[in-house]
Amino acid sequence: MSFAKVPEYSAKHPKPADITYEYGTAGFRTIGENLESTVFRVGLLAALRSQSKQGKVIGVMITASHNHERDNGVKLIDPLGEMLQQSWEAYCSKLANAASDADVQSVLEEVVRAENIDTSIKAKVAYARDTRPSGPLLQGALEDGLAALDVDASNYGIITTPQLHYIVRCLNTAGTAAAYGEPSEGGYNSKYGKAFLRLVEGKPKPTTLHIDAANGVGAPQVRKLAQSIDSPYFNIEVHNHDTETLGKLNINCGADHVKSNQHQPAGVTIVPGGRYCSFDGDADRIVYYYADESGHFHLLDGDKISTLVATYLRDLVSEAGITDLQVGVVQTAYANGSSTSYIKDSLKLPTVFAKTGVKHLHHKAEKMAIGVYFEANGHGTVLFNPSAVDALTNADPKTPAQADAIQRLWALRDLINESVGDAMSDMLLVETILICKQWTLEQWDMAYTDLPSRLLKVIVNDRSIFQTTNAEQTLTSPEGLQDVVDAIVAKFPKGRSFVRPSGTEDAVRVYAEAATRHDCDQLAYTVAGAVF
Ligand code: NG1
Ligand code: ZN
Repeated sequence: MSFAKVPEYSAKHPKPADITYEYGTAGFRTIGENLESTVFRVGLLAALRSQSKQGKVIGVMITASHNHERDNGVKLIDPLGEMLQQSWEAYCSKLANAASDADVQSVLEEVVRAENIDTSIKAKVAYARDTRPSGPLLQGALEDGLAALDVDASNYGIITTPQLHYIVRCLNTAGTAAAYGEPSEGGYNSKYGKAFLRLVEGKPKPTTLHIDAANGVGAPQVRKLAQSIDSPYFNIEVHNHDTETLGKLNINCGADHVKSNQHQPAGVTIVPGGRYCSFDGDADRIVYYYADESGHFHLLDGDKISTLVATYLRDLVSEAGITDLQVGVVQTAYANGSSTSYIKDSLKLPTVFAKTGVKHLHHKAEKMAIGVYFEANGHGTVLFNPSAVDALTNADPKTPAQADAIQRLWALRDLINESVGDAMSDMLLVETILICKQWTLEQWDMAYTDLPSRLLKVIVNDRSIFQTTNAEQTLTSPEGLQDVVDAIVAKFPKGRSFVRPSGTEDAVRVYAEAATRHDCDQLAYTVAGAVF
């Protein structure tokens, strides 16, 4: 491969002079039209990443998830469907900020040298996008980047972010002992649908699940999943499914809106006894909710999903008679304090904190046998690590009940998208557990009561002065500010609050929780006042 065509292609996608790009928690993310040069360059870097992995397929997803429709974003997916290795993020930012077309070429050459890349290897890239209006423009820019380096490229169309992660993993494991499934939309639906039916068939059938698809790509995709499952066990009604009309994506709906505002989305009328969930704009997050008898709204967020799943897995491992297989939970500082206490004190499971962003949780979950990880916002999954697979393979059931529990654990592993948090796979997992336990959402919610919490966004002049340690719960800069926060928190029973710079928006986030709603709000606003 040569870089000869790079300057010519690069000239078609000039970098806006006044913008500095940063590959953050969720890749690059900003106003869609401002991303053309960046997406073109991500195509170039995807090629090098593939070569650095001996020609394995690298994924490129164009999406801005729960963010505004005018925004867009792009991120790279590593061979097993995981987020891009962190050490490459700096290359992404450097390439995105290269000032001239010639500089683009020199950064590529620098990466080749630093990573000792064999550029004679044929690079392979799989790409997809969500439903955003800037998607086609950015897809064109990406295709130019891939063409400039003669990449063997496959377009997977308009699919959810986790579907592309799944496809990348399937492509790279095909024909090996770790084969993950058919690398297609149909393969995805069939793998997860079959695992779901294996787990629920014979149990009583559930009532309708109402899905708020945020007017995003999850709407058509979950319908296709339902068609593929084709069973009363997955009886859904999709709301907020308008992906055609401009200005609807994520507006007053979707998982992020429901979690942040703690009320039902527009476009869905919730009635007591009904079952509801919301996806975000690219269907990698999910939250559930319901109205109690008096019509009050109750949210079942990522923490509730994580505790439900961890409990179920723990019990199944115990029923299987496997003594040396530990289930652990990874959370972030945004996890509600009640959920953390519940995991430690009632479930008696180990729990650790990771920094915000699923890649951090994923890495910590890899260190557990079965690692359940969720952000409070509903983004997460479960990892069955090699020691868990060994324990299941070597399990020696003494009774039919033990044998059945082992089979169920295998089926659960097939039901879960281990490559990344996935709204559709997580939904099937929650549905499975609720069907097996014969639980309503209200019964699921009874495990523990959330402490009132509040998340505020504070716009500051320069968020880079806010630096943290201790899984982002303690400020190390600006000097003295953490002492101020500590002094405020000490005044509130069960108070907890922390301040961190957002990785995806130009803002600082303030989180607070306390024993009462009034205290919690006062705590949040007092800390925000100290930050401002
Ligand atoms: P930032 O903007 O860094 O807080 C947000 C979410 C993360 C994660 C990323 C990626 C909160 C408080 N933060 O990160 O959990 O999902 O976006 O989408 O929800
Ligand atoms: Zn998302």
